[in-house]
Amino acid sequence: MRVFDAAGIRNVALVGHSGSGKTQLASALLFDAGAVNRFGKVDEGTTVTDYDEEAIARKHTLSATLATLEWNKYKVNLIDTPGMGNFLADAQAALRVSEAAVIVVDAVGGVQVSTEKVWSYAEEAQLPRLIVLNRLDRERASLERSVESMRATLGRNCVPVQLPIGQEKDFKGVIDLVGMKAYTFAADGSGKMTEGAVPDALAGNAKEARDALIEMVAEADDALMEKFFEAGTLTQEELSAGLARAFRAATLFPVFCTSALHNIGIQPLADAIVTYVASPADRPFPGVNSAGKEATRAAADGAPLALWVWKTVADPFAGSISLFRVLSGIVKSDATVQNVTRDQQERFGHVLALQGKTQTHVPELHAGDLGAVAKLKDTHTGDTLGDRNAGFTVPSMKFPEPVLAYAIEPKSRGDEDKIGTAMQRLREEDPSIRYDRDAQTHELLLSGQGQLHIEVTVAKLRRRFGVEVNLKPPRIPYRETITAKVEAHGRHKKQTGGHGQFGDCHITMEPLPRGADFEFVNDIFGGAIPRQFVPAVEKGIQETRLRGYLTTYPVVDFRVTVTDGSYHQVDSSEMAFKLAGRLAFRDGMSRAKPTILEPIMNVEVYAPSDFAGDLMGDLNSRRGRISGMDTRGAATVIKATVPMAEMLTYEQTLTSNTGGRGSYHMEFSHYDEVPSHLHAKIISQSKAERGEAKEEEE
Ligand SMILES: Nc1nc2c(ncn2[C@@H]2O[C@H](COP(=O)(O)OP(=O)(O)OP(=O)(O)O)[C@@H](O)[C@H]2O)c(=O)[nH]1
Ligand SMILES: [Mg+2]
Repeated sequence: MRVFDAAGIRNVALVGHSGSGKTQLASALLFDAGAVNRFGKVDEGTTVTDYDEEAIARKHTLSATLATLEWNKYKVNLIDTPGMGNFLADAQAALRVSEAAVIVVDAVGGVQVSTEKVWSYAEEAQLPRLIVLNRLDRERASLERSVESMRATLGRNCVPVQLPIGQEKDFKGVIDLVGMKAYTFAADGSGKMTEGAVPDALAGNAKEARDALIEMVAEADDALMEKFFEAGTLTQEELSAGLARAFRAATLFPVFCTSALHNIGIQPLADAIVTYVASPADRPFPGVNSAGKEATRAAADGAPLALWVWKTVADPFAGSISLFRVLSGIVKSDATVQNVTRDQQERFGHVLALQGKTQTHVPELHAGDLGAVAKLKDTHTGDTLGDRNAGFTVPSMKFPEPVLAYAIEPKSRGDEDKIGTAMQRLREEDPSIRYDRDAQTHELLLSGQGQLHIEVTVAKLRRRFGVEVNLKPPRIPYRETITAKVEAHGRHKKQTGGHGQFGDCHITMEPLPRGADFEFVNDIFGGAIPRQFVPAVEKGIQETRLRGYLTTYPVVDFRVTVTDGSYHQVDSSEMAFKLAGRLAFRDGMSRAKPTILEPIMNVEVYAPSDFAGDLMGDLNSRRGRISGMDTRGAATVIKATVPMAEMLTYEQTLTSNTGGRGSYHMEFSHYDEVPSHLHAKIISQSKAERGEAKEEEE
């Protein structure tokens, strides 16, 4: 492929709910542009962007992937992203290196949970959004209903710029409301396009829709508004220029009509992408200058080199592949560049252009372009690289906190080290997973955004790194706390032959607000406990409280104040005071009315309204508290807080209760007390685990 300058480049991310057809759409765009010879299908595992074995097997995109096409002399970098809730961190990252979001919406389901999530990401970044209403060939597909759901959720500025010709299985083309032309497509999926006049039968609808569009465009611009009032309409030039401006200002969101599977409406969409989306040269990249102040960097070839790594792919053989955006300057193969974030030198091998998994060596990439490089020494997702005097860095990305942890164990003994290395690589690729050892049980814990996220990670471990692991049932991170203020006493005294041990302390224990964790206050006057032994008391309490009292979970949200004590000139030692602290803590716990805390999740469920009653009943039976309910066209959104322990089986239930038409999103909210009738079960489970862990230790 030729070298492109910023003005000739368009970077877009395909984002939207899972199953809306993003990958299929990428495939159709690549095919129509001649970037590939074969029209790849998701269902046959032959698309460019779902190349990963795991993605092919599951028929879902699991990671952001890059592909490139040329259209009307422009280079379009397309990033296909996952739509499943567990994997949205990648959609967010992809949006950061794009000048516009292509929001793909299923014409049958309308706006769904992930649609709203990705919309809010784009909104935060003030990113222009182009909406593609896809799957219009399906039964029950509807432009009207879908636009209604968009206006209800995403905002009233979503406006069709096309109308479909034919409905459901007869969908065969689109009317362009700006140019008032009809485009129909061959039924064989070849994408062969015929331009014609607007069919008579649709002329009335088209005029009405065009008038509505004109009004919206006029509203977005004071000067146009005046013209509109004078002339009662806008000329075609005014309309298209006004639309482009409103789109780039992210005040108007045009809706396009497609069937990605049947290759209908794809070419007009490609035209729109290169026409409407800003070039990188027109949208300076936000970051921080060398003085630490917020700044932007214009995509100019003449400026010092700065590039930003937005994604890393872990390949067991090729090493890590760093996907970057050239922010300014020109990056060349075999260059030596500075990792500005880590203050380290890196040597580039070949600069790579990516077409899904296919890598092509290119001599250089210019400002605004997207590309990749393999095998950097110590560069990670979120790092800025460039000339020593680049003078610009991009603040690192925030990744979502894990919401669920599973204990894993290797199937064959001795594989633990292998898991460690592989997990480190996988975490490079997906920083929203965690891998560590449980402090209490010493088990290996894998945490992520949900069950599916964990399963996919385990599958990657197997396929890419040849390590098999067993997944144990998920662990709820319970906590304990106290509910009463108490005074307590601990004395450790032992006389064994000559040298004895003596430590003695009085403490007060009192509850603190949720989230306060642990506080230790030294309130000793007059040296009742010598200064050097007070930290030992704290240490004894710290160690013990992390091991739990009723259960094996840490005791949190309380304050300990040491008030008094006594010591012995010869027999007192750090160890003795540590033990005294431990005894005092246990004494206090026995009267401080301890209770168990559990994590509570914020849950948002999205489903066709017919299911609302059943779904609320189900959430109630999971000890959920409904906090809100909203209708979005034909769909209902239920918001609730539900204990994490009750959500472990939710995915399956929701799917079976709604025939797969419901979706949900959850994130951690806060800790709350577990009702007392559930204590016994948690205590005995945790004791059993402690027993197991003890055996392992021995
Ligand atoms: N009938 C019809 N099916 C489509 C269309 N577009 C996609 N599909 C099918 O819908 C399913 C999902 O398509 P994908 O392209 O994988 O959807 P996605 O948005 O990439 O989904 P995730 O990767 O999970 O986020 C596949 O079975 C596609 O063949 C379309 O326009 N019409
Ligand atoms: Mg996909």
